[in-house]
Amino acid sequence: MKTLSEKLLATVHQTGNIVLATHINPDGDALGSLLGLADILSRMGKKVFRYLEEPVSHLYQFLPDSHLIRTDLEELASFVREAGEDVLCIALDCGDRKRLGKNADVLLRIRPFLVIDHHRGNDGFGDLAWIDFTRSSTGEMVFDLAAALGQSVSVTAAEALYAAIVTDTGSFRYEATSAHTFDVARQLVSAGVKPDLVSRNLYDNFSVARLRLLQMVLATLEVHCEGRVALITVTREILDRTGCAMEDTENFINLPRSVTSVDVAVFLKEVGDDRVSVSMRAKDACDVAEVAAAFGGGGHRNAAGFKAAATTLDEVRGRLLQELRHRLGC
Ligand SMILES: [Mn+2]
Repeated sequence: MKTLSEKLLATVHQTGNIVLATHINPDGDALGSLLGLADILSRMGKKVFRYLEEPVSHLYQFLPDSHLIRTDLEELASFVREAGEDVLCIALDCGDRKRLGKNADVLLRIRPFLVIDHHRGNDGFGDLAWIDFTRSSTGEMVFDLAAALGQSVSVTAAEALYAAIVTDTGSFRYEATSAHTFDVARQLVSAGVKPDLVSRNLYDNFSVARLRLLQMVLATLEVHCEGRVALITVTREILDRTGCAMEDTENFINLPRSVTSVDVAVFLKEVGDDRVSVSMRAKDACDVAEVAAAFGGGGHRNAAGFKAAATTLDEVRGRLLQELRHRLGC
């Protein structure tokens, strides 16, 4: 499954109607991979349905063709109906079927169901999969898929895939950033990507309200384990007071992670009255995918998370710190 199979390539070549899907709360890699592949397939003459459960966050509306994304299940159903037998679905950057969201069953009924992903722990759901967890990003894999399909990438696809790679490598800083990643990035820049523009769109996108949100979230900083664990929190109250949405907290976790002594950065998010979502970022001392799995979540060794229901911020904080102290031996 680590290599792209001839069968997967032949299946894509032979099929005229393709539904593309990704994980819920999609990040730059999820959306960039989806929009990039959509452009590549469209230029091959295929009809493409770009499906998301929720509309695209304003943070990613700069991505080319983001306005072509559809959230309507009726529209999806009629696309599939009109396609008859000539249809397939590809899930991108999605580590397991649950991450497809509340309409996972609807998507999984589209056969064959293909999976292209780089999440460790992906058990290879679907009919045909290409899963390579040594890859920096799904965007990098989509570029190689295009080449294997004999397609060059347009500037539209290149911009989307470049944004995908920049997002998941933390601007070419994280572990899975390889010589091949840079080679793909080089080819995307040759295809017309302006790296400064993508970076500005991805990172220099704050409103004043969002900066105040960051200020209030950073004020919640707690440090544990002699500086090895840093934890920040966002409450519903903070969101209400700043007029921001949860999506505006994207990337905030990188600030506690940037502290020299920190091995694990934790971001606790109060998503509802009794629901807490947790993001973790780690350096090499701790595998946070394992920590997340202990709480029913998942992810990568250095970036993972989980959701907890019928609980409180304090309870989740207590249980998680206990687990981290145990694993870090502090
Ligand atoms: Mn990814």
